[in-house]
Amino acid sequence: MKLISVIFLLLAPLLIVCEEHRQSVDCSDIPRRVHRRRSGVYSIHPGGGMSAVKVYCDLRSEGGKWTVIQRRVDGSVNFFRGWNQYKLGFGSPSGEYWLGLENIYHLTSERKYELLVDMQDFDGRKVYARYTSFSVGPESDGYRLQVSGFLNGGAGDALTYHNGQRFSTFDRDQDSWGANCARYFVGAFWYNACQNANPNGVYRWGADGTFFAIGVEWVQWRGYNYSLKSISMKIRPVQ
Ligand SMILES: [Ca+2]
Repeated sequence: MKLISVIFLLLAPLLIVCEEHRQSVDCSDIPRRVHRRRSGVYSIHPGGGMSAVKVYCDLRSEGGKWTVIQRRVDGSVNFFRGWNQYKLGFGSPSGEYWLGLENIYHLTSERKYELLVDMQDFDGRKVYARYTSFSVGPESDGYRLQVSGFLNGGAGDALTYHNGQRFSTFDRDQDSWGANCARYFVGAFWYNACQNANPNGVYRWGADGTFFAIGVEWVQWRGYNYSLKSISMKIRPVQ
């Protein structure tokens, strides 16, 4: 009996580790006893067997369980980057980052997700936009965006205009405009012709019309020439 107890005690931590690795495809899978409702950086496995990726988990807003796929808070990270960086991700999950189109594709091809976009201006006002359905297609189809089911949290609907668009960077123009939206508006996004939202634009501290519409903007809330203090895109499996 004693020997069996010892073997069990030795194996128990291993079993717990295995369980956590198996479960955490996204932030909604992280066991409660691990996260204890504390938002922060956790490891997930977006592709199942693929290597772990560190992400910021928002475990508070609108019921929590959100996996952050994009985050701007202070202008510390340069978001004017090319296709490969947007494909693979960049930045720091404890601050500003982009999760990567390949990771987002893997997540949203496995489960049905909703999207929450939280934002804040420099006057301390906070609003959000929520969409009941969000997914990104494979690279072979340009990481095409599918977003629908808008719910207004005061921000207005900027993303429906981008529904069905492929992703564009300055070095890969897949937008619906004759010129290059990513170069013109100094960002990277599912540009149409061109944009009602530019969350990956230039961080420029509030109202600034020096160069038209290049900021971190959400047009339906603060217009083309107001760059937001913070914006974050986060996804969660639909229950
Ligand atoms: Ca174009």
